Amino acid sequence: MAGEPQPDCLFCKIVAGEIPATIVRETETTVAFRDISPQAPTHVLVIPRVHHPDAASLAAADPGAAADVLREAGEVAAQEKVDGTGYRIVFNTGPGAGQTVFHAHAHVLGGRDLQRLV
Ligand code: IU
Repeated sequence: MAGEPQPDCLFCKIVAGEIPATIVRETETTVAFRDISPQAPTHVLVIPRVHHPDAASLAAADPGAAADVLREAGEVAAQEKVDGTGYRIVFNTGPGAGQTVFHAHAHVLGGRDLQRLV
């Protein structure tokens, strides 16, 4: 069922505490942890506890959880002290855009000069 934990999903396993992650913030609806392959001095992933394969399907099925992810991305940026200089929130969506884990997640990137993408 939509939103239910998926047995083969690595991020569902992080939510369940079954595989390790360096967690920096948790709420009732989200978990934020450091990316294992950081692309910037601050590189944190914010995920909803519920399972949806990408950000768009999360927003369609559970707009409240999608809003929680975005709010938490801002809280992570403030906690990491990158909100003053600027940071980037990225939702890779689909394999062609580089998505490799199909549980919705926001990348929060900061702490270095981020080149303009668009
Ligand atoms: P992507 O947008 O689906 O490509 O992002 C997945 C990210 O998850 C990627 O940056 C990985 O380095 C990161 N990651 C992680 O932090 N911990 C893990 O156990 C696994 C992937 I698997």
